[in-house]
Amino acid sequence: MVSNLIPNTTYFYKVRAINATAGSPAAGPSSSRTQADIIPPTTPGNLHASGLSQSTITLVWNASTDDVGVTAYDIYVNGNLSGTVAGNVTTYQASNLINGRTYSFAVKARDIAGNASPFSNQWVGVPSLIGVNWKYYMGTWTSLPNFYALSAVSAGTLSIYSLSPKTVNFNYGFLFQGWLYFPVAGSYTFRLISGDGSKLYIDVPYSATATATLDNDGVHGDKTVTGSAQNYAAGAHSFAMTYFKSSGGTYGTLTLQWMTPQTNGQFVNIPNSSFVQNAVVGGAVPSAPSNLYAAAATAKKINLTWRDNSSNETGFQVFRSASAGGTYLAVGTVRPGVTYFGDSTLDGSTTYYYKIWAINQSGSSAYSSIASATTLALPRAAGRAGWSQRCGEGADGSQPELDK
Ligand SMILES: [Ca+2]
Ligand SMILES: [Ca+2]
Repeated sequence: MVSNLIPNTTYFYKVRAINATAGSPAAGPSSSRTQADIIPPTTPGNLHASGLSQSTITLVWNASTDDVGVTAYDIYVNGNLSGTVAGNVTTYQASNLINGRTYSFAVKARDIAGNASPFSNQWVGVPSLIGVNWKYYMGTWTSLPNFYALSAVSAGTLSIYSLSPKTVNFNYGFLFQGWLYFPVAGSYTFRLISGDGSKLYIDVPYSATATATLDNDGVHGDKTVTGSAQNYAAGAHSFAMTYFKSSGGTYGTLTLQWMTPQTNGQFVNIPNSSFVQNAVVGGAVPSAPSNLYAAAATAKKINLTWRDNSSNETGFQVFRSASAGGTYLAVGTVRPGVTYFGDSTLDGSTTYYYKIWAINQSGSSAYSSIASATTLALPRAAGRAGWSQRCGEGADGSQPELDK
């Protein structure tokens, strides 16, 4: 058997017998035409994220199968085609995402004939960063250098800014960058305690010439600089902090404190948890659709209708099972406000069970109730012996007459 052929294409074969020393004259050629590929791949399964960063989400899913072969997967982000990977790849990194914003993902499989599977389940996520990125430098300074002009000795990510990656006790520096999460909107005041110099940047990208939110630069022992109260929105704010330790004095220290609407007028050390973004999905999920009704249309098709109970859905996803309590697989997704779906790749005289839910960027509603229908029996083979029919229309447009 020859596999991996292109559907609906004629292939020519020659066959000859061979043994260890010689081949016989070739017989043939003979040809045969592959059947048209009209069956779409199965639905990709269990779409979810395998990794998050500040601006990327890495997706993985279970492979689809196809009677001929899956040639590609199309990845949709917030309903728009975002990328395509080859049929033997089941992972995709969505990049250039905005930190803290909610994204919904879904995947379709395609075969070589262009038949597309139904959408996979929808997966919703928020790109987020856990902790603080640090870069460690060595050098002899009396004020903060331009770290962007220097080569870092080492770099990594920690749960909070920390001098612990240092390998010496004098003549070193750090650049910390990440996000600081403000728990509520309101007035915040920062306090920076360091020996030697340090600077803090909130909502200001670090550069040697940028105006720091707090400036505690210079050679000095433990020194405290307190800023003035400022209003901030709740949520993620970009964070950068620089630090250097000169050749003299005691071991280095660096502490960042804040007074927030929740600290009762006190300065407290900013905790590790403030540098961690929980991937909380904001917004309300849609209300569940109701009144799901299934009716057989033909031997191959069941029509579904339902009531749309939501105003914030981005679509309805339809699930089918061969038994009421069985495994329901996604068989299709329709646009918001649509309240019907035709499932048209069914077997005759077979009972199918359905449920649906409404989806949006925040997730999915509860399932509807389950509805079922039994497809009609396949029609018996047509034609009666002893009859023949002259085909074609008469010149006057009349219907053809049967032979008498
Ligand atoms: Ca196929
Ligand atoms: Ca609606």
